[in-house]
Amino acid sequence: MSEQLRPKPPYDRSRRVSRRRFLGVLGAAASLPAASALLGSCNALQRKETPKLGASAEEIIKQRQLTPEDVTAALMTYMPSGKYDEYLMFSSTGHGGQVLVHGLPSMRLLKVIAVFTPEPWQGYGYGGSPNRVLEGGSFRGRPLTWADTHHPALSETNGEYDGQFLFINDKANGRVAVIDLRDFETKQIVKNPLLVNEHGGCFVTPNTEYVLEADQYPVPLGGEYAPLNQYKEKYRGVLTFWKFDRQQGRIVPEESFAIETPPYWHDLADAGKGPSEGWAFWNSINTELAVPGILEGRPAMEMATTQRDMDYLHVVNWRKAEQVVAAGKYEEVQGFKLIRIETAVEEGLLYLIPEPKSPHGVDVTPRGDYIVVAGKLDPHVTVYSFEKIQQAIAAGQFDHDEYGIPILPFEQCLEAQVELGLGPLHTQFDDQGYAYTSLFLDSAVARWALGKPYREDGWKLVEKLPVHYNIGHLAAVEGDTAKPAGTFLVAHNKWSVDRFSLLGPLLPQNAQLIDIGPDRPMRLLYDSPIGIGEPHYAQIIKAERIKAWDVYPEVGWNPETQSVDPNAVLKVGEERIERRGKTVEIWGVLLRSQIRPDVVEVEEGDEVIWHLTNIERAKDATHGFALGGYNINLSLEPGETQTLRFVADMPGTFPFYCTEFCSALHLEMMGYFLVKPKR
Ligand code: K7E
Ligand code: CUA
Repeated sequence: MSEQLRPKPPYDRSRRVSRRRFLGVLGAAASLPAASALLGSCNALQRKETPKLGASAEEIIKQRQLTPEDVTAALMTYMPSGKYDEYLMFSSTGHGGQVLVHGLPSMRLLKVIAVFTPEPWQGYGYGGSPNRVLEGGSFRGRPLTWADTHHPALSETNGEYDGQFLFINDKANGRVAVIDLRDFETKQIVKNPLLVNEHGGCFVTPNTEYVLEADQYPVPLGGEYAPLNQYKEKYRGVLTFWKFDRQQGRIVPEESFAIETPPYWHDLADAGKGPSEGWAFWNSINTELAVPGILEGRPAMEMATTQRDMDYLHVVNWRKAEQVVAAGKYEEVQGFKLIRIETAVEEGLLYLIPEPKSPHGVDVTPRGDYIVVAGKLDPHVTVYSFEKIQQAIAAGQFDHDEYGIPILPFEQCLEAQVELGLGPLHTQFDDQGYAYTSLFLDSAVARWALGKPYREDGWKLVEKLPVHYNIGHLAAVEGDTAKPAGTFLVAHNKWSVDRFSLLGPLLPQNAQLIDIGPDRPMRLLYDSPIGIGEPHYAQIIKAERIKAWDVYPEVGWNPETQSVDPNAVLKVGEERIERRGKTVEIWGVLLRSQIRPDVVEVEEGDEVIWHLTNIERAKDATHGFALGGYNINLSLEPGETQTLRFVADMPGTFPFYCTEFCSALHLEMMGYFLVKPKR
């Protein structure tokens, strides 16, 4: 990246400079209400904020010097006690490895869903069935305890979120996780056997037939060793289509397939819908095929990968690829079905279109008619017409890349280019025919008008709103679906710099809530610090679409199988202990405020199988089961059954107890696990 393209933050000097710079930016591009809201928040940094106790609303406004815009923002985001948010936002946490759920417009953090990283409060990775989920994501048999999550994808029906499942990718290790939104628990992690590192996932097809995932930094297929001077011949990209079985709520690796590509780096993806349903689109960077090697005298990758003016949008006919696989025209590589480059070319299911320099986001418009690409080193978004792409394919006048893949003529596929500003990354849509693109280098959100059939005044920039700072992804309510809702947008800013109380040099990210209601300029409503990892993408769904359970459907429910567990104990008094040789099996129950049985004595070296059922039917009556020293901690939600299996290889006296403060006599909810030493 050249010096001029590095972010020039307005915050790198004194606050006075930054305010002057804000004024400049605001004068040029932003609306007046937004301007005064921003000035309000700048002033706020220097004021005493705690109002006098007992002050009236007018007195508070006066004392805190709130502007009318501040007050409107406060009223729009305030959620009275007991009232629910209208929308739910699912965001990744980057290398935190989990998923966050925020309520909108309050921006309250409602849940952290444990996905790739063990999480004791949810009993995730501390002895129960989630251990098997985590083991499913092992890397060549080695357990992994973290991930770099980027793109959550809600399941869709007819291109709209259906509220049933959530998928999320792991960039670091090439994995995909499945979360069931009935209980908001992770049910499956699959490891892509063809790649090590990925990025272009998760994106779903309009009826969730497939979950898309592609490499970022290519490796030889399967990640075997090959020196970097064999990059062109041995290293490969992989576009993966994970088959999803909605009935089972699981990805089916045996029915999934991938398409081999040259070792271009694949970036984001999107699935076609409407007229483009059956197609998928992936950006790429490093079509230069550069490899690192600073010590060998090669240029740094940031230079080497930005030599060419154009990279390639990958256009994939996945319906056809599905037929090609059904016809047996694939190879098994690492036990995974792979369509080779030659087959993909022969069958006409893979095309390239030049796209401006080092693109990042690719986003299909709500009707599925256009594909919007944002090139981080190009101040424009580039809009392709799906119809024109089809005409260009039919016309058959292709160049080819050095691997023989047809390249469609750029001009023939182009619908429009709209100049927005510096560092465009990602695009979302609303219900008024506007698109919203994040501008990383400008630290702004650009609102721009789509052309026909969305708007008459199309393909032009409407306004920009400054955000704080260095925005990555943005998410509008259902803003990547066939029916965006408009209303709100959240800017996921990578840097928060001066927005929050300083708590050491590791700063939170800043999620900023923006009102994108119709017929008025965008306005900033709320700053929400994200102190758990780094959100990349997020999706926002209407809360009413989610039909989550408040307690498990029946007592003895096994969340792994989503059915009653044969080892559940359904009634108090039916708990028991059985010994068979060196195996001790316990069938226990938890209720307020007992763990039954409350004494379990075994011999050192015994295998322990311990079934635990929370027989409660009351909402929120969760019990924990902690066994100190043995690294065991379960969370048993009302109705849930879990099974522990471990070897009692450490003699001693171990109290076990409930970790949720569930009743007045919660502290009495305990027992002893006694391991008698071998003589
Ligand atoms: Cu952070 Cu989508 Cu991985 Cu852009 S990506 S910011
Ligand atoms: Cu159950 Cu505390």
